[in-house]
Amino acid sequence: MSSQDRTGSRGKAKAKVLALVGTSALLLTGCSAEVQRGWLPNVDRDTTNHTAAIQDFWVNSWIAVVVIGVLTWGLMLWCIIAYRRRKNDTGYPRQLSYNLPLEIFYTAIPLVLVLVFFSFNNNLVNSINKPVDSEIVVDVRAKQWAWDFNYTFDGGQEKHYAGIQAHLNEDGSEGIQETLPTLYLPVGKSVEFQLNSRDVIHSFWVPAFLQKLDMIPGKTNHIYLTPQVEGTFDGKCAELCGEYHSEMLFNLKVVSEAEFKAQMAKLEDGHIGEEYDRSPDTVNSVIVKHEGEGE
Ligand SMILES: [Cu+2]
Repeated sequence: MSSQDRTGSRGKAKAKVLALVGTSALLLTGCSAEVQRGWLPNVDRDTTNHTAAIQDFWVNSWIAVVVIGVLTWGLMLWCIIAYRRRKNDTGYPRQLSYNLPLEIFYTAIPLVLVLVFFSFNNNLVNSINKPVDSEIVVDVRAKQWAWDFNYTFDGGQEKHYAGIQAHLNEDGSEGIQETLPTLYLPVGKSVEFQLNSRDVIHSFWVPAFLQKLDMIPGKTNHIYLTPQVEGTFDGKCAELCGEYHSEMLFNLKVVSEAEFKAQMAKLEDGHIGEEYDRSPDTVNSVIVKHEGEGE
């Protein structure tokens, strides 16, 4: 190969690298807002008083693992290239075992990494789960396959909404979102969700809130948060709970305080609590009956 040819192919390689860098830069700037929030399904950084911190934790974790990944891949690539089999090599390379400093190094470093991740995670979870004396309490009762919402507000006033199963897609057509159970919350007010189940294990999930928690029969779990922007958000059950699990959806509407009061006025007084829960015997018999019907 002449020296001219070599310069020519080097020039082409350079152009390729430049094109690659250019395209990546364009892609990154094009979706920088998406990158910033780590592609999370969040409409707003301040959707609740917790979403910004959760987002930051997610994005910073990604940055840390990508840095570690690049280092690890780099070292692997270096070994593959620097210690590759040469043309004149014969037989096996020198066999090595037990390099104590190296083994301590690759045990200690991952251990430190895991502990650092754990402590950041633990601090965040503790700060989010700290009980708050909230202005609104919503006792959410999940049931196969709908939701009951019991509101306590204004220092003790109680209203309730009993959800009916929507059976959204029974005939294969698209569901109508307006017919789903709707949970109303006033913007800027602290809320305590008391999460209960009437029958089997369900899970309370509002993707835009970046929080999800199991609902277990006989146990109350708690979520404390303050919604900070008005809007309609999707809510769903996130624990496979039976035949119509995929249709166990609800709307969450964060509205002005006046609108919240107007919606509360439409509901019936009182609280529909554990007196309507189903005992394990009833739950089992219903499931058995269902299985029989299907055959
Ligand atoms: Cu469920």
